[in-house]
Amino acid sequence: MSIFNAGINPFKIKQTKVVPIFYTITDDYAKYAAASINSVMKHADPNRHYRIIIMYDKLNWRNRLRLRNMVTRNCAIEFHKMKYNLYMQIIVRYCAKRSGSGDFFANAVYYYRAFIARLFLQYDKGIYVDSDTILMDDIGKLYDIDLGNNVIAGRVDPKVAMVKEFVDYVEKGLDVPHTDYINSGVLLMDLKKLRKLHYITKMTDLIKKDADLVAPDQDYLNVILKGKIMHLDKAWNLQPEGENPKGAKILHFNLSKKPWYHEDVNCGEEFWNAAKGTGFYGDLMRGKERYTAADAERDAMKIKALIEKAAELSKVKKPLLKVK
Ligand SMILES: [Mn+2]
Repeated sequence: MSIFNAGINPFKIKQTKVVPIFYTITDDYAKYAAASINSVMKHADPNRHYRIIIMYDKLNWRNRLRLRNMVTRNCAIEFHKMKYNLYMQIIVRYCAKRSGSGDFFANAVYYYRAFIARLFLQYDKGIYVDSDTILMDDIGKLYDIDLGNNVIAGRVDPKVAMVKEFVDYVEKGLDVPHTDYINSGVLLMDLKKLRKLHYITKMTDLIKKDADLVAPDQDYLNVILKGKIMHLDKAWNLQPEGENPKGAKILHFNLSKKPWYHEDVNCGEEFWNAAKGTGFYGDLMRGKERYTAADAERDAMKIKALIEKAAELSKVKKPLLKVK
């Protein structure tokens, strides 16, 4: 159905640039991304156009169909299957090695955001959001923020400041002041500048060095773009575990109890409200019912292991990564 036969006069829509919003998912993440996408749509400005681009490697037809069905008049949904090129090969190899050591982030999907500038030449600016987010305001307002001379914008990671081991790790291990280290879950990107910098080449060159890291994709981003990052207001990446959610524009359930598994999660209701009306609500309910105490134990252990790893890696004499 085009906007012509939907009874909408396209010439009356104020013509502003399309807002491209990127998600990177697997089948496991489709249901959480659906809630986030629904929340983008709920807060979309009727006078703007949005394009939601879902980057994936494996996504079954049922999940693709359910996501595609969410399309609205001014929010298009597109899919992009990742191709196995040289860059991907380097990342997949690195991940395969890391997964043996039980790494939290040993999945190539975490690195797809680094490809956005290179793959989507039609855009000069774009937004990346994690699937574990819920929009509370129009994402177009994030897109409008002027990056000035910076390459990207992100929020200084609040989880780092909360844990001494993480502070030591980013400062000693990465040589980045913890007050500058950003979380990569919500990013506003100048894609033109990222292309000019050859970001993906720089990242994969570093990956080839095979350094053991706490949060690889995020660590590479902070190290490579050091000094070129604008800090976003905390409202754009508010992490309700341990933070007052008042005034939040994006809620991010980062490194915390996930609302789709746990009852007692700050702002969990916002997640379930956004999940309602997606084709994934039943799946999410069943996932919650099936989540056991043993699963919760395992998830808590993963975060504990990450902190232990940070403590271990901050003992280094020289920073772990060196950018040419
Ligand atoms: Mn996240």
